[in-house]
Amino acid sequence: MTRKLILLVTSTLALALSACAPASTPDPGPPPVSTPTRPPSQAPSISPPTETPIPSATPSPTFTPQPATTFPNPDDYAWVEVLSGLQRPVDLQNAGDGSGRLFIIEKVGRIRIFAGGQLLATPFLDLTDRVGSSANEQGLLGLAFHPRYPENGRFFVNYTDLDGNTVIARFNVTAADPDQANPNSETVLLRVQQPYPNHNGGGLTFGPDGYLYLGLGDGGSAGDPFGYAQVTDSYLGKILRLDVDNGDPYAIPPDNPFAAGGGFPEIWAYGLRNPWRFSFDPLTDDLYIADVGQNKWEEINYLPAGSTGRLNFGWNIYEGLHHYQGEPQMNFPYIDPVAEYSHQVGCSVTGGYVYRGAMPAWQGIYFYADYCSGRVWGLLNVEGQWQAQVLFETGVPVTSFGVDESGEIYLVGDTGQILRLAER
Ligand SMILES: [Ca+2]
Repeated sequence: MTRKLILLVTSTLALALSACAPASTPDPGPPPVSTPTRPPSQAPSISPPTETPIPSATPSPTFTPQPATTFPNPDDYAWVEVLSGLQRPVDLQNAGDGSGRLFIIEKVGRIRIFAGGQLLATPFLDLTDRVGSSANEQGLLGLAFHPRYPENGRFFVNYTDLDGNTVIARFNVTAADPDQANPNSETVLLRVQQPYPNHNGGGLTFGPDGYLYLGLGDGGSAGDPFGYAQVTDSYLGKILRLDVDNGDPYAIPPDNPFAAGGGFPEIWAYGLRNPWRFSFDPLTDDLYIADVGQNKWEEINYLPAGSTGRLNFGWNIYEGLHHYQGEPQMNFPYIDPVAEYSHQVGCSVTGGYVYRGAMPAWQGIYFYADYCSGRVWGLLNVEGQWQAQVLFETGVPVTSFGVDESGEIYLVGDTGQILRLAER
């Protein structure tokens, strides 16, 4: 009885959390600096070389920050409020277009723009006519801008529709106004039936390979009653990987694990309960996936750059590092999390980002948080050993993290605020 109650409570909390979950797009990084192909309107100030330049032996200096080997003293830093009064924000993204704008999702179905210190009154996109958000984990849940957004104006969302089913769709910005997307430009890529209102996942992000990665939860209830996360003929409990630059409306990357059969070809990884935010490190291309736990354990998973798919993160056979139910397959490589925490210190994990902003002390540290306790952790790998440490007690129900175009990190609070990590 007690256990059942705990389950209900935690799954409710987890809903809130997971609604917010997986996330965001790894910042595709600054747009490449390209040599202009059109004739410059001004004459170049340097004369063209008369000889073919000899390439320098020294590669042009690329700033590679020294990764942190210890956690900075958190007392030297603070999460500073930059905005409040939002309605249940669950994600924060940038467009990678040099505009410096922050795009904030309100779960009810709006994308808001924060620019020049102001929240614009008119949403970038209002989908409240088609988004169902009555349950805690339902709503507009994720946003990813195309890596070539400045050229093609395309972006992708994950939302639950009025029937509670998941929709992955593409939209376009309007030609007339960079602060206005066209609500009539919707192209649906995928619809996924949801058996229960919770565990919808919701994050989507472009990988370093240019493919769109989507995180979907196990469909909900508790314990994955239908076992969706462990089967390969369901989209639930998965990370999917789509080529949105080919096909109509997408193509299957040829190296997806089931591209040639054996499962749904969109599947890239499975065995996830409710991946609430995942991100690629923009410097190393490593992938971090936070997976919300059932009753006891919240977990962070890590994949080094270049990992192939067909990866099984263990749910619902494992919760964190611990057996949950059922028989593990013999000799099967389940992927263990690199960090976990128990429900004695939280209830629902929110994955974040590896810090790549301007503060040297945080370089390479991955941030994650707990929705219920407001705790924020850092995760660091030093000489092959993972170290996780509680760094901040924010008191904020963290639904998501976000990064701006400079790599500075933000925290999104379900109570309507956005905070940025800053030196005191
Ligand atoms: Ca797992």
